[in-house]
Amino acid sequence: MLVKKDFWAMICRGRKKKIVTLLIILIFLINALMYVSLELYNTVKRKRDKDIWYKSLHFDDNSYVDKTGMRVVVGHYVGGSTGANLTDEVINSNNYAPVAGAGEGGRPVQLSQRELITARDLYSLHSYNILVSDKISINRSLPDMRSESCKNVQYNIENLPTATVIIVFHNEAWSTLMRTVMSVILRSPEQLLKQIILVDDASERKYLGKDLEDAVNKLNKVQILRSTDRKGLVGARLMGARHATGDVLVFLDAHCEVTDGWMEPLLDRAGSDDVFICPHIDLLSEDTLAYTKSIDAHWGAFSWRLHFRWLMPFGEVLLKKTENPSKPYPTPAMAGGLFAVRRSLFWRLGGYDEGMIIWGAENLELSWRAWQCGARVEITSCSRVGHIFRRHSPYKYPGGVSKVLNSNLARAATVWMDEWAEFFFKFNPSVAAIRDEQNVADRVELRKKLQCKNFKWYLENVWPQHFFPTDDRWFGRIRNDRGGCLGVTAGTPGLGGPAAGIQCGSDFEIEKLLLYTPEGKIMADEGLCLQQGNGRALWKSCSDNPKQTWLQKGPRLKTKGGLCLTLVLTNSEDGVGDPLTAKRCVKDGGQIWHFERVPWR
Ligand code: LR7
Ligand code: MN
Repeated sequence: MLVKKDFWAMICRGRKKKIVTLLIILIFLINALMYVSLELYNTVKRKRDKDIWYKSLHFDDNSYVDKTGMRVVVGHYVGGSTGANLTDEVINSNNYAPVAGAGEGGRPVQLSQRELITARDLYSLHSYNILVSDKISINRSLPDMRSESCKNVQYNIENLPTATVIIVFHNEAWSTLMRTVMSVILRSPEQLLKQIILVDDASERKYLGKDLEDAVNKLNKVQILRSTDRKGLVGARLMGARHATGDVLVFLDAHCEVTDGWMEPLLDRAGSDDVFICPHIDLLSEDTLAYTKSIDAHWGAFSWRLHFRWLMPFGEVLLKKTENPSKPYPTPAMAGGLFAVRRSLFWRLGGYDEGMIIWGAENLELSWRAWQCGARVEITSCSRVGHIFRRHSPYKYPGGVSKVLNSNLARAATVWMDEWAEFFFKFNPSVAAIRDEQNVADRVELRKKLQCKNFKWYLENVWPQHFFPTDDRWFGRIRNDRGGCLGVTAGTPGLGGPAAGIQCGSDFEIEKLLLYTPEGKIMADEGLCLQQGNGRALWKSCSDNPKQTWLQKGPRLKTKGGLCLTLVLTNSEDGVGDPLTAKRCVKDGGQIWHFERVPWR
């Protein structure tokens, strides 16, 4: 038998032994190096793949996330969806399988490369990462997102009204829906939570049948109402509201998570019977379900096309808000999904417009109605609720997205907007086309009965910083002597960007038209104002910044410092695409502007 010693002695004598040892070490090193590079390659590839699949989805250009992670502009949904063809079995199965620790504390869940591929294929089901959601416990913990001043507010629970929480859903994922429910149960004072009503708006998914029923039956206070026909969120919420017995109705979307202390500030304020009170909406990432804070000072409003928008308040409004951060502050409009209101007030003001179908515009209608008819809409930053913001809608719109949305918008505008309804219809012919199909007689009657104020009052008093045309604001096209026009370049995000000459549009192209206010502000849609920058002029969120003042001196527009707004011809004949800046006034066509008024109604 060959013993170990003999073996070495045989093949490695003297120097040979050293060489072999070195060789072994070398082989080991090469192997280690190969392993490390392979891992490195995989990590990079995973990251790249993730970016690619994410980008391949159709996102709404109107929506983007700002530096602080807040989706400032909530664009309208792009219909349809991308992704693989899914089998009935996949669509109808509930794959909730919590992994210990996943997503706890509101932390993000990262997937392996293999899982990412599956997640992409399943994305179209819900427009969020269902694989991640299914890994996170429906009882997961969340951080306390409240500011110190909010934590210090004491509520006398004995004196607060009770709540019915209403959650409507259509084909929601099991895990996100149940996590919404559980977060409410876990974080609401027992004696204040009267009931949770789930309203199933004709969902087709199998797991939302008996599976859901079984889960809910184990819980106290939770009930499911089912609609056999697709009602849309307004119809479904009304169904829930009719069954409610709590003093206050609290509405939530079906993919929310509430955090500690969320309910008390809502009930405290809703108790006063003249206010629709909204929580501060934080972000649940649609990709990782991480809970992130959204910026503090924002309020809800809308664009010229009546798309809901988050805007930065400024001036007095901002000052008042920062003076007392734990105090609820007024907002011109609510996002729509998350709010509390005394049940009696909800019905006294006419519930919802039942003529509104599926999705959209009910939030503006409700906000205008509340303000114009003697109530208020407010936000309290002491109540923090996370919501999964989806970039496109996962479900079907019977009749088509635009038909649905346009008819809802037409209803809201017709009933509440007065002259500004004419402005809206004039520039939105596809909505105007179905205007007469809407029977809104009962809503007009309601407005009369409640003796509501007009839209002019609303703009002046509730949203003094608005960017809509008025009788004392000039509206039209500002054409440069060289040919191009002043206006926001397509694709400029709501946060602004450098200004350039644009192609002049027709009298009906709303995105090419501007306002010029008596104070010298040049305003565009989305609350953008022309501002003198360091060098180049910019489109920026309207504010009190004196650099947003342009005084009309004959055919020139001058800054407070006396510089002239100039279209600097660099690449073109007419200035289209060329930069705008404030320069010393000289004899130059680029400084001559022609104001072409366009009637706005
Ligand atoms: O036909 C439908 N039936 C339903 O039951 C269509 C929808 N729904 C349910 C749906 O399952 C969900 O629970 O209604 C709820 C809202 O639908 P989403 O989540 O698709 O809407 P959203 O969050 O994109 O849109 C916002 O604007 C809507 C306008 O109609 C509603 O007011 C939503 O409630 C509202 N969501 C929020 O305000 C959350 C914060 C988002 C912001 C900003
Ligand atoms: Mn939602």
